[in-house]
Amino acid sequence: MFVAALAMLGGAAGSVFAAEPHKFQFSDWWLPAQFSQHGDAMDSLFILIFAITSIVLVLVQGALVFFLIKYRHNPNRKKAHFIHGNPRLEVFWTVVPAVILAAVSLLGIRVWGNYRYNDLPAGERAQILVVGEQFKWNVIYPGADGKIGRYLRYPKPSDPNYRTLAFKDAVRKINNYINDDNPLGKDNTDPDGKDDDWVPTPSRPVIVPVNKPIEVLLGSKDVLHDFFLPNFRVKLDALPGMLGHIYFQAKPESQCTHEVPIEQVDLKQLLWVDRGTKNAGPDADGVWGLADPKDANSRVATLGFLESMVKARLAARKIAAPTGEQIRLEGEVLRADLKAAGVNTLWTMSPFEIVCEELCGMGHGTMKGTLIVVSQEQYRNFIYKNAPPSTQPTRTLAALDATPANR
Ligand SMILES: [Cu+2]
Repeated sequence: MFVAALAMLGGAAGSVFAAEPHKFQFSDWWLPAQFSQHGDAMDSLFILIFAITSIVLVLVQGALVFFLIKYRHNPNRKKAHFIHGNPRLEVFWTVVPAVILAAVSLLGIRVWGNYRYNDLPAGERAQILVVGEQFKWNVIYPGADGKIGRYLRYPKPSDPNYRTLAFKDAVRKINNYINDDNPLGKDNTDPDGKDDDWVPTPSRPVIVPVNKPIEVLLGSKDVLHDFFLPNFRVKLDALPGMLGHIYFQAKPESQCTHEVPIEQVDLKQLLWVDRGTKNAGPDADGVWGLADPKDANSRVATLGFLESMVKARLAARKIAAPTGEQIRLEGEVLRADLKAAGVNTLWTMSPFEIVCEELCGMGHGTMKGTLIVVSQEQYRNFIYKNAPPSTQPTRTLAALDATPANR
């Protein structure tokens, strides 16, 4: 709980990579900034319950203090005085809390139902599979077919291939299979999974489109984890052996990527997407990157800083410990080179935090992930890669284009 509170304090949008250190404000004690469609109803419910319980707390504690003082020691008072209860009072304090609890439950069911269930057809929601493992998050995206295959299928010692081995050897062989061959237990025979975007190593960022219902399928590779997005009021346990699901929709103002003219880019700012040049498009890891015009092999990827490109240039010039002024000057040269290469705008990004809310082992405190909310166009490019238009679900594209323009 305490960890969650800390995470929430640090979880305000954009604080992760903000250049300025976060100055503590009184409002930090309250809920973190909220960016999901269902979250406002959840917050209202929270505030309502908080108000009711606060009033009850004050009344009960006030009554306790009042009676403590009223019936304090008095040598003249009769020692004991037995009563047989007060039926009217009993009924009152049974019925009133029952009515309040029933009302709160009914309100809660509505909010929970909207959050948990959603009958939109597959094409109108973005689906991702998130898999927790000690101590990182994996994310799997559907390819152009919009469908995610089957994952988390691991062999058992009783399977035909392993049954003949000694139990210890079977376990070792299975562990090797999980570690080396198929870390996410993908079922390679499933046609839905054929064009999935998955990587064997965990901890790449979770990318979701803005302003579109997102279905998160949630699984765990090992122990109990909990997928928590403080800024979206999304929270669900990831259970080994079970696939959970939740829906949320990121509000327009939650988009993490912002287009900045290259003249205005702070070179320490995070660079993510470069659009409109030959460098654009997802690279092998499924993220957009930008190459230094003077070094085609360089790449500023998802969580790299433009500054690292500057440092690489300085290192190439054998300047191992550059001064601040050298970094600044080289940065300006890089800016000019990028402009000359036709890069007029860059994308900066301020991602959100994913927290594991279940004590899942010694490294639990380090189990943090990154959530990036992108425009629907960026998401489409990301998911469909360079798939030919005929394989893109047109219905989805039409639905996407019909939604109000992003900020
Ligand atoms: Cu965990």
